[in-house]
Amino acid sequence: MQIEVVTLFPEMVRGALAHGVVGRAIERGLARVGTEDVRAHTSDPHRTVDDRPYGGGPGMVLKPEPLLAAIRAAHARLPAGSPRICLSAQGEVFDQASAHELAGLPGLLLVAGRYEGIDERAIELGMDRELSIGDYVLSGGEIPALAVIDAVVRLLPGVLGDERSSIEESFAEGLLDWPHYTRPEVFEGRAVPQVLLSGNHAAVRRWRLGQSVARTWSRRPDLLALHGLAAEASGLLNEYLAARAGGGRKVEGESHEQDRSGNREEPHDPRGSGFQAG
Ligand code: 4HQ
Repeated sequence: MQIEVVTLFPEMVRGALAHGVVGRAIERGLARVGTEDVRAHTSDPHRTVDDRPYGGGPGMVLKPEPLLAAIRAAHARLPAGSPRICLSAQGEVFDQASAHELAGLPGLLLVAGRYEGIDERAIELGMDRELSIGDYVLSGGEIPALAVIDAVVRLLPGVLGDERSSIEESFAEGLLDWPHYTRPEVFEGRAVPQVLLSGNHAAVRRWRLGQSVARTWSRRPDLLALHGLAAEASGLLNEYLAARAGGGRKVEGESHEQDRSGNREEPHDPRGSGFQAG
């Protein structure tokens, strides 16, 4: 896949892409990321890229001429069918489903703005869609562009090895991750859950799925509503809820307190079977 980033800070983008999984994918030729410097498309002595907002008010606006010229130059390097995407808090929220969708395309043009915003006519003329990485305000589109690149590139064929086939394409897709442990077996008095030392692969798999489902129910019920649950996961959630209530409560229609602060409703002792329910 070929990706181009239109930015005022090409060094920031290139630097961030030199490390880790994405850096290796680029080295191996599985993805190519180019940058286009908006300032290179100015012609005045001051290389001006911003100007004051019509209507007044604080802050500056990214001028349409150099931005559109940069978009066109970068887009010309991309294969046909590569969308021009602006990173913007006004965009549709980028999620894992969007990452899978973008990973199926031949190329991507990502436009990272700065200042209070981009002249609306450059958005109308130069972008095919707008994506937001979440409901908070950043000072530039570079970090959102890097988040999109990271999430997309790790989905490209060959970028991840076994890690992916076992998680993303697995029974736990759409759920929060299960807890991970490595050596030592006891750390500051806290032991690794016994089931993970048992060598019983079916029991480990079941425990992990149960942990994922319980955490998702507790911390991010919106994800359960979005993805639904496969039969095994649904059964494990019912077991968790029954154990938690000390009764036979069922999932459907049940109200619960949303706990996004750390799922501390269970006692910590992670030993013993399944769900750590209190
Ligand atoms: N921006 N998701 C870029 C964001 C944002 C977000 C504010 C976009 C600043 C210049 N982008 N402008 N959230 O906060 O994508």
